[in-house]
Amino acid sequence: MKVNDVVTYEVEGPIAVITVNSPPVNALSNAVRQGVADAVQTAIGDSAVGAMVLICDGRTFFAGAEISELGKPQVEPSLRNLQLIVENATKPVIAAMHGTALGGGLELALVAHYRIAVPSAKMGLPEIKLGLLPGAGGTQRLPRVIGIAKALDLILSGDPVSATSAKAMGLIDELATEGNLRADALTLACRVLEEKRPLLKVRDRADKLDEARGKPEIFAEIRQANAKKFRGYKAPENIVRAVEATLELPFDQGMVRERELFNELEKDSQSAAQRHVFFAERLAAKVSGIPSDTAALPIKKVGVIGAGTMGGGIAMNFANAGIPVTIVETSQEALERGLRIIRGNYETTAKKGKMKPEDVDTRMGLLTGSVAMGDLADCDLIIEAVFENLDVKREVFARLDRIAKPGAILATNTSYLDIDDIAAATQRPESVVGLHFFSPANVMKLLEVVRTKDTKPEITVTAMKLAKTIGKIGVLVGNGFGFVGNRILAARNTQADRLVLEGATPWAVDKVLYDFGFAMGHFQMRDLVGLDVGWNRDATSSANVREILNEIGRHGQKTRGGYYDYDENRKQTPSPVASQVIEDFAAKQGIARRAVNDEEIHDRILFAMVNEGARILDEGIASRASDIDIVWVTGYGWPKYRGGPMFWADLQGLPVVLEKLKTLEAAHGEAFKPSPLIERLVAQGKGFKDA
Ligand code: T1G
Repeated sequence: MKVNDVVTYEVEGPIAVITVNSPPVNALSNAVRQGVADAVQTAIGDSAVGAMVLICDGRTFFAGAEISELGKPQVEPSLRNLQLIVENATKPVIAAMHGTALGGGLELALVAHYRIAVPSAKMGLPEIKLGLLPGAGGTQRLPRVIGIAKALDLILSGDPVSATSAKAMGLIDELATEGNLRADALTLACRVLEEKRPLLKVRDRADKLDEARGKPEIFAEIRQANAKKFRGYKAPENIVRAVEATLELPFDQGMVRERELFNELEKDSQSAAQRHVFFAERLAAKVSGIPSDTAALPIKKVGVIGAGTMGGGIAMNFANAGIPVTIVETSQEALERGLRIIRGNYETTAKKGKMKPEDVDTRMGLLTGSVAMGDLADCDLIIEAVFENLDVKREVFARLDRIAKPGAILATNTSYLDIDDIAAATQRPESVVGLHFFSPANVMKLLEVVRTKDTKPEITVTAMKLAKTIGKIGVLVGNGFGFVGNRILAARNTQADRLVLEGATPWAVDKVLYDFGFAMGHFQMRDLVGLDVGWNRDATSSANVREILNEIGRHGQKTRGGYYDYDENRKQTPSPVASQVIEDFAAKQGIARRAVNDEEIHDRILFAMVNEGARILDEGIASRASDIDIVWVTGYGWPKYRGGPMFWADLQGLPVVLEKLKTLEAAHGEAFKPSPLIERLVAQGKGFKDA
């Protein structure tokens, strides 16, 4: 019978089967919790029922709390109260898991008396990825089942474990036969009844905790091991404290402590930011303005032109997804070098255990090298990753246009060039798209999908679907200088370069960005990438500090000197040489140097980035503010706990942002002229999230 729209209740023999069907992932929404609570109460009161099975239809067992309900007033029955109903049931409850039993879903399974899962199931507590901790007893129950150390690893990583591992750890009692979960769960329930097995409660178990008593070093070591990775994040420390409470406090008090630590996180902007990123990432995959029934074109064979760093990395993405790739280079030697590097990358990955050794040959078998562009004639998609020069790219596209089969998609990996200009070299501009990968292309998740004024809808849809196929986070952007990511990076570059000419040191600028949460500062990043990337030795003219540093052989880390000096372990120290170059250049420019404080560095860099993001949004180069956030969080290291430049701006309040921009414009000019979009939103009392 239907308990409500998402929960049904059936009795088979002496077993009540409570089935939840709440697409897409059976999240523990208000309706789901209410329905399960009512069904369990019904089973308890049903004299014909001896035990119950809790199972989900669709793709997965409960995948956690309904994230969109977090941060809002709690609606009864809360997950914790539902858990009490299950845990205190007078009849055994068997949780039957498939898909991904995550977060509150696994926490609900932990209050069942027995747990069974199919081998393909995965389970975990990923709350840390949302800036939270398992707030429904996960920090108190999981250690009681698998021990403190394993529980800390699982909760701090946020990664799921397989059902097989879970069985080995004692997290589940039985593995079902694949595809036979319901029947196997019923069998287990009958056995529990027949054998009169006890109503086991995880909360009553202490044996696994005893192993950790008197070993405070476990917590010290886990904090130390994760210090760098978790720098700036609040959730990890609260997680460790909650797990420490399992040793320090009786269960019920431990639950109170967990709730306190959870509440601190739930109302903090860090969790709001990470929940924003969770939904923004998924929203970015949706193409607005194109009919949802627009079919993607089949991509069965891909061509890549260029087997250098980018071309090789791009090709790997498709081989990794099982799509055959033909790589074309200009010479056999360049081709063989490129293929050697790809094989080396795979072998390194396999050595690290991140890939089966036999997959190296499988994936290399999908890569065909050629020095003849004509071999690309049967490709459905051809991506060029040749030298970043408009004439070179136009020439390549003109040739491709004559070679590629009708309907083939021609894609450019350009970072900055105008794709309309490139498309104009072909007779098929409607089939031209930008696929802007980020180096290393086989690693970085971000893919800017650039549509031009002519790109036809099915090409756009195909490219966005392809992004998902190759495991990238595709963000649809317009064809403008630097698209989204690099255009905002250019705004940051401008301010950083001006700041150091006016008196800030590169190390002060870098520290402000590092303290804000970037993995490394701006000038450190430049030294790492190489100051000579894009530098033309033959045309250099000491036009800026970067050129001058290149002209004196300071190309960054690779020459053990750029803005910083580097020792043999690449440890950097501020460079007096670079400082002198900056001072001399400033003097030549007639710039009177002055003390520049951290607040000015912070405001000029961050508000210039926000203002550029607003301009990008206003011009329609990005269709959502959250897309801009995803570009910078995924591709440029904006700290995830700050949600992205546009989310961060909304957090400051756009009226504050507008005032800052006006003040900065008066002092530092055009770059800070407030985007009209910001003025409009402020006038309407709105934020970027409403744009
Ligand atoms: N709540 C709401 N919506 C969710 C959701 C959730 N927990 N999980 C997924 N979705 C939506 C998602 O937005 C998308 O929607 C669709 O489902 C498919 O997702 C108390 C407080 C389950 C592994 O963190 O990891 O429990 O875009 O595209 O790649 O301690 O979704 O289709 O409209 O990602 O197959 C803890 C988060 C919550 C799990 C499936 N749980 N989800 O991946 O599909 S906090 C999580 C995932 C919690 C308790 C605490 C993945 C997935 P739309 P998808 P997928």
